[in-house]
Amino acid sequence: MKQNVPWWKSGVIYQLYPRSFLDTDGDGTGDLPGITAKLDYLADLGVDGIWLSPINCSPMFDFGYDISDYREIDPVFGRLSDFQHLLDQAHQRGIRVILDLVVNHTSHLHPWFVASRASRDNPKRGWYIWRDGKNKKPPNNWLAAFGGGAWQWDEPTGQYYLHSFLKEQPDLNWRNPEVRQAIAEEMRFWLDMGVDGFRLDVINFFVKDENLRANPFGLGPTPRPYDLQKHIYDRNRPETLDVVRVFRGLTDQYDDRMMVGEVYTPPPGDPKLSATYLGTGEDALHLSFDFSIIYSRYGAGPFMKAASQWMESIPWAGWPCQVLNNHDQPRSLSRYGRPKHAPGRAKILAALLLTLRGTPFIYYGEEIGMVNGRITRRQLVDPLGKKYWPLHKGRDPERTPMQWSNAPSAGFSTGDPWLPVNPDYPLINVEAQQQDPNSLLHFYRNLIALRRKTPALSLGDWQPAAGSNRSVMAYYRSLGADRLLVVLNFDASVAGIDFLATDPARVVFGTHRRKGEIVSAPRLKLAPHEVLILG
Ligand code: TEU
Repeated sequence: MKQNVPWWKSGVIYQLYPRSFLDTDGDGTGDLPGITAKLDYLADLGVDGIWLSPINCSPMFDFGYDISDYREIDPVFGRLSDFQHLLDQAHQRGIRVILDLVVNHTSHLHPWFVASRASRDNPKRGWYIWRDGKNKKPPNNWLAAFGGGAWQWDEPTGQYYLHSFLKEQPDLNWRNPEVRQAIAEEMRFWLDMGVDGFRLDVINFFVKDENLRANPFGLGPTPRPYDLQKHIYDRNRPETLDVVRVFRGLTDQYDDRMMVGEVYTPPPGDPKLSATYLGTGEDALHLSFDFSIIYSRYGAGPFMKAASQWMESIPWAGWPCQVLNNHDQPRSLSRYGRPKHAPGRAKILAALLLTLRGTPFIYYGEEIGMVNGRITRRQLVDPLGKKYWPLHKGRDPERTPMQWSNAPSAGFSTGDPWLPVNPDYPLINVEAQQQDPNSLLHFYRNLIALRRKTPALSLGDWQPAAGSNRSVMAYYRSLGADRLLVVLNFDASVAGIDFLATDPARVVFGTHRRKGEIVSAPRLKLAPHEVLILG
């Protein structure tokens, strides 16, 4: 059975932000040779794939999420030959490589947009969304995700163009078949090279309402300054699924490739919407992100609710993925605050991520318990933070350099890092944790290894256990005759859980008990932040 399971179902994927992973040329910015140099570290951690945030040519108004050439590597990261070497070295270690495909928009400096902007009758005019104003005002009321209106007036040709993010990120017109064709060719370029798939940036923004109808205003449950509008007509249009299906047809022409989509929704998240991009489970995205768990409050109850809703949304033939951290959200240990509880919470969160049903995504540094860096107004580089400081302090804090050792700049760079290294690096770093068998790093590594040899844990069904309560989240993972019970005490105090006579009783893995020990009491007492897996 095992041989038919695709790698992206059974495996673990690691997201890295290339600017912040390892700098090998001393310019203060991480690069591709830096990633290649750390492949052994990643292989040792046990990951099956890496997703690189964008590495294509970009003027970096949004740090690579504004691409000016889809086929070239930005010089700050290296050359195409560096990428080919990285791909080859990763594959030699059994690690797949996923690229970030940012095609809701391009950079305003992409030659397509430069042409589109040049005149109203340019053949590329219809590749972007241009409209006349209404009484000297923008064509409609749509707002950009990074603040202000979504329309930019362009004096030379006397029209507005649409940008869902920065004005330096004009939206492509996904209703135009030439655009679809052009992007398919860019995808083929990388697939032919051997890239294992793509993470599709803001997949739910691609197709816009044909008549550009106005959005209603209305605050969501957690109002943020930039989420004032209900994005009914500029996001989540059903037509986008047709685009995804075409992408699926394309990737299916190659062996073993995978697409994971970012379905961006503001808090509290929208698991049903995320799941729609999986189609039947076999004809659209392979995986899609749901951010409900990221947005959830900390605790057994809220996580059980978020996890259940996500699992229930997945189509029968589909597969979930799980994520607690990425380059846009405060790191989990910062979101869930309380530094004094951080070590316990870090293991609980790791166990949650790695034992829920679905492909886990680890964000670089998560495995050593990195927390947000403190970035002052003067040090800020993220455009989102510049716009909304201090309401939103931007995304720089979750993008600080990887903490490799207690050497200067945490061993990240011999130069001046592009973002300040978190001053906690002498305490929190890879080298220190490699030497400590009780470290978080070892915990991730051990649990990933356990997943690898326990198909019920990586592939099994998921079922909440009756004993779950306000402190303890417990669930079964089962495959055929194999049945595991995962028990997580989210509290910093002792908590109890009732067992059923039929529950598995032998300790397979845990933070407080010996492997092989038998747990038989009908009511079990769990230590603060105890992780326990019974089989
Ligand atoms: O993110 C989509 C997105 O809307 C978020 O950036 C969101 O606005 C922000 O996190 C609010 O907290 C994707 C990428 O992940 C992000 O890095 C890019 O900036 C954005 O698209 C534009 O490409």
